[in-house]
Amino acid sequence: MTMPFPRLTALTLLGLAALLPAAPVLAQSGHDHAGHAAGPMAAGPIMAMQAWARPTTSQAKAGGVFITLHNTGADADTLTAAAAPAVAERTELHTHVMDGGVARMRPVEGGIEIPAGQAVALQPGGLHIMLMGLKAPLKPGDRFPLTLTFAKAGTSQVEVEVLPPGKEPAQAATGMGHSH
Ligand SMILES: [Cu+2]
Repeated sequence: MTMPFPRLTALTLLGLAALLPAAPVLAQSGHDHAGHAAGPMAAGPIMAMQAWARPTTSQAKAGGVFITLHNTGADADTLTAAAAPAVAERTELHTHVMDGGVARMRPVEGGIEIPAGQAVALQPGGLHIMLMGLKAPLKPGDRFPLTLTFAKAGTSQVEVEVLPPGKEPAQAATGMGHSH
């Protein structure tokens, strides 16, 4: 869905997040990992929700990670880097741009800004975290840690779950495909 005002879009995303109480990262991380709180991971005022990835084929060397970042603070912050050394040699922040009617990915210059009081959804067809140099295919049910670095809030680690196509968060269903 497209809304003309960023603030409305942010509120819509928050609404969707609230409608997904069974988001795997939130629902399960508290049970089998004693060190993790059963709730959104936070870096200062930044709440990280619904971190998930798509399965990859055996040939793929890249994969996308999607997450919703909610800035509950009074100042804008910027996601400057992400890292998942357990599964990928390096990680980039990507967006999609239209090029002659074709959606292409390219690195985001300067990071991804998270405006104060708003939520930014990294999702298929838009902003995403790109895992490069995958060490092994991502299989449904796999989990791996992802470290996020923010310009002001510092670093935070979230757990990413690889979701099969039918289990993707609802807001992802309308996104364009993601491929390399
Ligand atoms: Cu990408």
